[in-house]
Amino acid sequence: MKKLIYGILVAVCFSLSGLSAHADEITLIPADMHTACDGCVGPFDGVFDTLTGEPAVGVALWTTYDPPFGMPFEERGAVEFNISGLKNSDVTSANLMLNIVLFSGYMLPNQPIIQIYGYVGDGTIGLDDMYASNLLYTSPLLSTLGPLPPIDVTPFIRSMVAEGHPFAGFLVRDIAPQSGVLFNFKDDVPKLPVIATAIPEPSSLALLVIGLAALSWKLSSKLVRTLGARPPR
Ligand SMILES: [Ca+2]
Repeated sequence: MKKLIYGILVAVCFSLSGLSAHADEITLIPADMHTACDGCVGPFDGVFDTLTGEPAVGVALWTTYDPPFGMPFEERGAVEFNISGLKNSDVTSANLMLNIVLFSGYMLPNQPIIQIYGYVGDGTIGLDDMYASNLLYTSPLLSTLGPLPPIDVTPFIRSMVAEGHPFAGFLVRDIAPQSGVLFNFKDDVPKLPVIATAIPEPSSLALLVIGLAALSWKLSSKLVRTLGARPPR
């Protein structure tokens, strides 16, 4: 009997040790990155016509509406991360790190205004991803400030994990006319550092409940027998 109780106690302690939560820090890198253009090979009409920019090179995103910079066009960039590893995790921190700086190749007159949108991805950037509407971030970009600071996207990633989406996407836009930024994913790929704590599997919880139930039943049985064994007064 003692051995049985001891064994159950060991099992319960083992279950509890598995439940002791600790936060893990991981840095996700992109599953896919691309840019797309409206007006490069088709009319500038708000419909994105073609994917541009190879993942291996830094690309310029810009918006021009007037000459002397030639025909007007707009580029947007997108990056998607595989977040399936965060399933069954409590995400406490997620920061999007993008290497975006002022594009200095031409004398574009206006200061860029960066917007970041979140969307449900599928692991591959497509033209459909250029219309994401869930605005997460807006900020002017000044050349003297260097690249964008890390952007806190914790609520967005938490909701994506809660909804069970395997891929989270971010769309990058420069909404200022006649301006440009360099979205560099060659030398410094986008990153998504995440701090998350694993939530115990239901099987672990079930094992704990069974262990506790068995222990209490055995103890109560022993108590009954002990009381029952007392000589009557
Ligand atoms: Ca078009």
